[in-house]
Amino acid sequence: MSFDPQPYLDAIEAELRSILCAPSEAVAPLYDMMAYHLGWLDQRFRPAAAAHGKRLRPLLCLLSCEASGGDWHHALPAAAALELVHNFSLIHDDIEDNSPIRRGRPTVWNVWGLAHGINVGDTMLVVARQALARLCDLSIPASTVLTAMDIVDHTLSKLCQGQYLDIAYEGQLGVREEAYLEMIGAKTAALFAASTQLGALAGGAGERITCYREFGWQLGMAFQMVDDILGIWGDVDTTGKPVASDIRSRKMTLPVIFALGASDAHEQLVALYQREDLTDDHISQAVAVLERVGVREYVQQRASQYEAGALEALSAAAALFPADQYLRSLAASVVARER
Ligand code: GRG
Repeated sequence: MSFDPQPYLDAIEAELRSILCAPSEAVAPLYDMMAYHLGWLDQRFRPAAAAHGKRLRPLLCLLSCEASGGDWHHALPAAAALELVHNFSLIHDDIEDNSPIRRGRPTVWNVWGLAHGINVGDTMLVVARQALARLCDLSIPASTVLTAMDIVDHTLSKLCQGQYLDIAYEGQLGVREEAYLEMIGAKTAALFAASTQLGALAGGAGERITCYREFGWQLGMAFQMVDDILGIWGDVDTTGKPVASDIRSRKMTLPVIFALGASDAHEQLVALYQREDLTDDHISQAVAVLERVGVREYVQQRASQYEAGALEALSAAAALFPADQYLRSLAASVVARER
């Protein structure tokens, strides 16, 4: 049975739009800046059909709810909260990484300055919490809502830890794969794990919630590894990111860590990463070194291993048809994606 995400995407969009309503005319621009980041408006706050996010986390949440026997509509507040947490983290990440472009458009801080950028991100995080509290309106028991809030808080703490490690590791050529795995587990997989866990919680999965969480976590690990590949070899127009942006900012991604471990690449890559002036030509040289030692194949293979782990966890969850198939096809699309 082929997976048509449109009904879920439409419902996610409607939930997001209903929560992102400005409380007064005076603060409408604050909400418009959030709408800009989400791809609904252009820089002059006119309706836009800009490239928006893939909505992976809310999709995982709704499908996990359905797969565990629940009505996926009951997980919509959690799905919206997850997408808003994700987007809040992107707005702040763009500031911290000094990134001028996201999804092919200038980032919020780049258009309206740092002070607004920080405040827009913070507002989105608060709205995410308000979105989650809407679970109470759907007759979900208060104890379940409290558990959901605890999961989100735990995840936010993980995101901060992962971001800390990501920043701290920049240009640190001694970082090993184990440390990298801890970093991406916190900055990326934790939110995927929370997405499937919250969906399963809303769907009443009981003891099988841990299997859903594991499914999301493993998939998140695979997702980040593919993201590392796209951060170097992705097509600029498709990813909406500047070319080889991860290398430009000397990120310690899995491709770089693997290549540093290869004797015939180590010296050249160290010399390039240690340069003060990393020009386009140096970046092309670094990419050529990575290609020479088969980095891409290695990282793709590691991502496939995590995908397999994810599918195993999903089998253990005894997910219901057809949502089980939908989750499997979503997992496959995550690993095969080009943006
Ligand atoms: C929680 C207080 C608090 C701070 C957050 C900024 C930060 C600390 C964490 C950043 C975490 C981060 C940006 C991880 C990267 C994850 C990643 C690869 C995102 C891209 O996800 P996609 O491709 O994005 O799903 P789209 O554009 O589809 O929405």
